[in-house]
Amino acid sequence: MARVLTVGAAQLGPIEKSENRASVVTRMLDLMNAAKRKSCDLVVFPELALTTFFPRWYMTDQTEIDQWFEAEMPNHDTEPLFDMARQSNMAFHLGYAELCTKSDQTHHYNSAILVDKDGEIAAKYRKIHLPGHDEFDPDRDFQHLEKRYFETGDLGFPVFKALNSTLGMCICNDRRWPETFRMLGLQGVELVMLGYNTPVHYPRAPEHDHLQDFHNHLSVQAGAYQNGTWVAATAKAGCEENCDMIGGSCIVSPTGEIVAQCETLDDELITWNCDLDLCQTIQKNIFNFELHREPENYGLIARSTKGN
Ligand code: ING
Repeated sequence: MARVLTVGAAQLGPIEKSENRASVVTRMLDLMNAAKRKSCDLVVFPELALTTFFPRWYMTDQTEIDQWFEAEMPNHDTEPLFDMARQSNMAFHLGYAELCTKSDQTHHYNSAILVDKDGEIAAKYRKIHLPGHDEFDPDRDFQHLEKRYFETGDLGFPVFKALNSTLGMCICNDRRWPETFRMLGLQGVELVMLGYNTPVHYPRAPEHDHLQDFHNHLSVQAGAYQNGTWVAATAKAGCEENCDMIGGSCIVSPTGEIVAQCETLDDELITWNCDLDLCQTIQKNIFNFELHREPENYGLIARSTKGN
């Protein structure tokens, strides 16, 4: 009996700085309703889905910065999403800015959770590859201060059993690093869920701007194929506070083929019936790690960033 997971990628269009979480959650509930009508088991929302992409602005006051974070999850604003999961018997992935306290220390992470069909948090991931910079950069039309506002994730790249599947998560820039998908692939992942906020304009290399959509799909298609896993990649898209961000949300099969793709830069749902057993056709053949991987020759990869 094939194990089929009906997956929805719920792309969000722009979220203005002034739009409150309740308004965004209403948009998300509309997408979850659409997903329910398509019998989805799971809905994947973008990175930092509850607010505008706030690392776009330079802030110095920690109280102001912390307003963009969730100190609890669920909370008053997000509880309706958890209720919807329970009522619809449908899981969802949510990217958000996590404020947490560990032994009296406050921490800030760019996080993602999986909420299962029972409305309980089944897994969490904290973004490891933080792009951008940590000080104000006057040469940029807009900032990208993820290194300023977030700490490097401390949970590694876990996979977890849920929805009768082996699932994993990563976030945005993580998808560009093959190590991300390989870490999940080595643990037998069958579906990687990820969200992204990707500006079209990359100030340090504007000559690549026209390649952003290509690099997005190149990254997730390679990750899927080279590890024999499904990938659901969901954008926060469109012109948000004068910053154009790519869309291109997609569902990619373990063969690396894009099976569904958003066509707009707005709130848009795509779905696919993902046959999880398709993963085996890759994981047992061309990328049979047991038979073909040569880790004794890969020492440099896990060593220092300089590769020396
Ligand atoms: N955003 C971007 C991403 O990795 C970026 C940063 C943009 C990198 C354009 C390279 C080119 O998709 C986040 N949030 O990581």
